[in-house]
Amino acid sequence: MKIHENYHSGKHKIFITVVLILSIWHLKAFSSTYVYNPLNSTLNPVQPPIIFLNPNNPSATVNLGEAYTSANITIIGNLALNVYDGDTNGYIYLEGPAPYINLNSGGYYSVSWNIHIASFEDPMGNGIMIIDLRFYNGYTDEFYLASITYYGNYVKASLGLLYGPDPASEGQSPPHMINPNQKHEFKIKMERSIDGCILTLKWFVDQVNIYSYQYSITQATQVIICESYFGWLNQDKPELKFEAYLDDVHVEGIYGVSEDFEDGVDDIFVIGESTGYTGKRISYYTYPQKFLVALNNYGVYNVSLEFKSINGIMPLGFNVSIWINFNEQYTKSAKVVNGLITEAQTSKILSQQNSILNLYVNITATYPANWNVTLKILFKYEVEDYITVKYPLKVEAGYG
Ligand SMILES: [Ca+2]
Ligand SMILES: [Ca+2]
Ligand SMILES: [Ca+2]
Repeated sequence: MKIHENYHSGKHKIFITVVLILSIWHLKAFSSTYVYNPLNSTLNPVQPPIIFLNPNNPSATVNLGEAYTSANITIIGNLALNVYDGDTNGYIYLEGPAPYINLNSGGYYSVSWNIHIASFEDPMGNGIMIIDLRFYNGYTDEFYLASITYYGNYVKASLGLLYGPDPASEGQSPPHMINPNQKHEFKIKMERSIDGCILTLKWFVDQVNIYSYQYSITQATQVIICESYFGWLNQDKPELKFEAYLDDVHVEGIYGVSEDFEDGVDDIFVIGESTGYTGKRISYYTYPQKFLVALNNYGVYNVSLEFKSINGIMPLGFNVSIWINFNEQYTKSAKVVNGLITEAQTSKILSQQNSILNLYVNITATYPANWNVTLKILFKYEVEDYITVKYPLKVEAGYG
């Protein structure tokens, strides 16, 4: 410890301390032959205490450096539908797939889309209906609404009579927890038995069936699938504000359509009603992506990310967030807003021995635009109290 005190100031002296500390690690992991090369030192052979792994995310190409202490990442572009309500007096809802057809015996119909709600202000706590299916059941001679309502960190599936309308008059699921930091797939499926006498409704979140409901009908009953909305009944909740991104719409069964917005045109949603500062537009949006995994083999460290630089041809509204996730914990994001680094550092997160950290990025840009941006990022961890080890990361993204 005396040696550390003597050498704890000055770049060269810190470098020597790194050698000493790594020599201890070296003894602990003698069989290893990794080259430890955080920036430009060549200390060999020592296994670095933290190494990067490829998360095998299909939306990112990851090239790891030789010692797994550096990485170049290319984020694969994506277009999505941005629905925004930035107005405490205004509201918006969209009408989506609208088949208006009969569901005959043995048939099914399902509607699904992916959503990430990037910001959400809901002072009344009423939630927002993010997907629904309106249908007519000839047996009761009523119109119904099967829906999923989003409340931030949970959703609820519900079924109600359209009369009123009360989205949950027929029943609803208990709250189903979701991670608001990620996109999720929401799906509603209706099936009619072979004999035509049972109508089954199922609600799914990320392919998990969170609620079901059955009606007994007769073979002769007419069942009409009407349409699906995003945000229906928002007209009752003008105080709500949100920024939502929709993608990968799939309708299957007796009627089929799909839309991934990659042609830059929304062929599926029309604005039902809107007032105030609200609207829909195609946007470049990667969704929160796990672009790298950091495996901590050795100790307990404070870990963070830092934006070093941003270069290239920048589009309008170019925003980037990066953050670290460990189990249920998330750092505060480092941010680029309109092409400028506004928050250079994430907060720090304590990484335990033998733990895996997930590094996330989310990129937004105005569409249409041709652009190409390179972000230089440092992955940092503090060894003892006086040394910060930095691993360089390069993240590239572009469109057109
Ligand atoms: Ca509003
Ligand atoms: Ca897309
Ligand atoms: Ca399209």
